Amino acid sequence: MATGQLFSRTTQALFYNYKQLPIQRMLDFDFLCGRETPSVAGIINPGAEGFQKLFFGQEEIAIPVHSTIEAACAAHPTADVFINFASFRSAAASSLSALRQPTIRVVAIIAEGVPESDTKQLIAYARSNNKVVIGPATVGGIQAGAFKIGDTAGTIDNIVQCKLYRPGSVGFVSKSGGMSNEMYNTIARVTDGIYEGIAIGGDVFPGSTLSDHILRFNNIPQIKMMVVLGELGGRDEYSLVEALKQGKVNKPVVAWVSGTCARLFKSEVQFGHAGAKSGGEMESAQAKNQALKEAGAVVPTSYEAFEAAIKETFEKLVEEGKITPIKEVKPPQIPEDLNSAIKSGKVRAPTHIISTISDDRGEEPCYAGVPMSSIVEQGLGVGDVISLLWFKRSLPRYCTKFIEICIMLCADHGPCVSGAHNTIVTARAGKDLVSSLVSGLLTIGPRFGGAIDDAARYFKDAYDRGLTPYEFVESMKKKGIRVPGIGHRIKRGDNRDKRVELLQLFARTNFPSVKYMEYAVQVETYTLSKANNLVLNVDGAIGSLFLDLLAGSGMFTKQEIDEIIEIGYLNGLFVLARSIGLIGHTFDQKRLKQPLYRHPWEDVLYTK
Ligand code: Q5B
Repeated sequence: MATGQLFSRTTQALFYNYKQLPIQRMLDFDFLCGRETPSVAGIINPGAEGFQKLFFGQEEIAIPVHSTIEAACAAHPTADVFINFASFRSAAASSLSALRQPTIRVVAIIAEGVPESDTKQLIAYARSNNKVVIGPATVGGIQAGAFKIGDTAGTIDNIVQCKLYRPGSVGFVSKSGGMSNEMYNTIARVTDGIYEGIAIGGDVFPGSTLSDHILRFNNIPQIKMMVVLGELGGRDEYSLVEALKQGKVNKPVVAWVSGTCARLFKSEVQFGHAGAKSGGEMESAQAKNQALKEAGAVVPTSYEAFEAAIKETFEKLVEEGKITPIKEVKPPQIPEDLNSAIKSGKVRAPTHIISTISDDRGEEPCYAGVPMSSIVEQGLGVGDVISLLWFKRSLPRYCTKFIEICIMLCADHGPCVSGAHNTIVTARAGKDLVSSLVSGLLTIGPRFGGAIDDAARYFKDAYDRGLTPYEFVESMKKKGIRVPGIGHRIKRGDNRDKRVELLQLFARTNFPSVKYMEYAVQVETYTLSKANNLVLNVDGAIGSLFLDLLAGSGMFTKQEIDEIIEIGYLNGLFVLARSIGLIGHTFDQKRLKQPLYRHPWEDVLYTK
């Protein structure tokens, strides 16, 4: 790299704090310039490690993420620029750490409001270690066609308009980042464009000064003229005045110090930047403009005349043969992001998922179109939520109450049933809540809690076909199928399942019709005549009663009822309900600090 040169087309940076947009803008700029390597080598995101996917032109690339500055520097020893997007609270500490790394040469600090004492410490460290600090309170800088810091120069459209994708002959330095965007435009209009542009930042103590950069530009052969935009407040411009007077700058400098309007105010005015307030006559824009003019800079009479002064100076250099206007190149087209292209209606893209039960995009989530606040305000319960999310409609209160009773009655059935046993064994093996829960849930099936759908299917088919209970049970027996919902390991004709009785009582009192349930009871009467344990069990009761709910509520078409039975919604009631109990068993075992379960040998028949 030539003396004075901060960046090149191979410069790579480490980016502190993951900020997707400015990093992507840097990579888009790289692509526009035809760089072969991305200008961001790594990201430092304290506490996080891995990779971040970003676009480099049309390709996606994975940029390594490191949790510490030291790790990032060790992994990317050729990345010598540190772009610090830390907040003002942590910017100084992280910048100092970066400056202490032997591989880091330039640190750009974006944050505004870094304490001045901290900045002074950074400046002192950088000076004594021959390093460069740009900022704080800066957008950064750019070397046209080579390297760009963060958000410098704004959007890709602006960068293309300002021809920043290829180098020109002008070195530009300003205090303001916002105004530097404006000036990149101006300079592109009246010259062959920017070679390098730096915004030093608007703080009272910038890490590097206007004159630091002008002196640097003076050593860069490709830079033929310099443009400076200062502002009122501080004395930075006077070091440039001194450099000019001492003949340290031998290329034309066109300068303007903004803030001449400050005199129109009666009292002292603080402009946008911390440093932009006129402390006294010397710090006024007028005094600085005058001093620059006297030192030999081209200083226009107003900001409006700045563009013409730049143009005139450039054209003179062309006439003198000191600048050969460069051949224009056409930059490549940056592929537009899909999201923004969709937003602007330029493209359409197929979706990958269809969802009809809930929507979280608005101000509040909606279940089947009903906002959550309305569910809460109406005092609805979990039965209503199930009705919305499973059946996509608001069912009458007796239906949602019935659903709630099913959930309550099936929530648990003691520690000895299949599901609870599995959950207890799993919890005692030291597994977590979810593992213990699913271990129990996985036992739900035709023999345990998962016969509700089949019970509904077979009872509906038999009833709708007009089979007598005898014909139904015997035809099932012929096929070798046990009637789902009939039989229980411990319940009997003389020890009925209380849950079944409670459900039947509720339905008889509240349902318009219980024809399917009455049919199931007749089937039970027949099976009980065979064996005392062939009772209508809880699966059979819920299955037959849900048929009555679906058919009697008037809320479902025949086709919808067939679909619900066909898909098999109803086992979901047992799965949901029993999850409550299985979670309880997990907590219970953990609370009781139960050791690993081992089944006793005596309880196993070892045989050949
Ligand atoms: N037959 C029920 O065995 C029985 C028939 C049938 C029509 C049928 C056995 C069994 C598991 C049932 C069970 C749980 C003992 C549902 C739930 C949740 C839970 C669980 C919990 C909780 C019968 C004798 C005669 C023969 C057969 C006929 C048999 N089964 N007919 N439908 N289903 N099943 N499910 O006594 O004419 O004489 O030849 O255990 O418990 O999951 O609490 O644990 O909340 O956690 O050996 O409640 O199947 O009868 O085979 O000798 O048959 O009855 O065709 O007729 P047995 P078999 P025939 S609740």
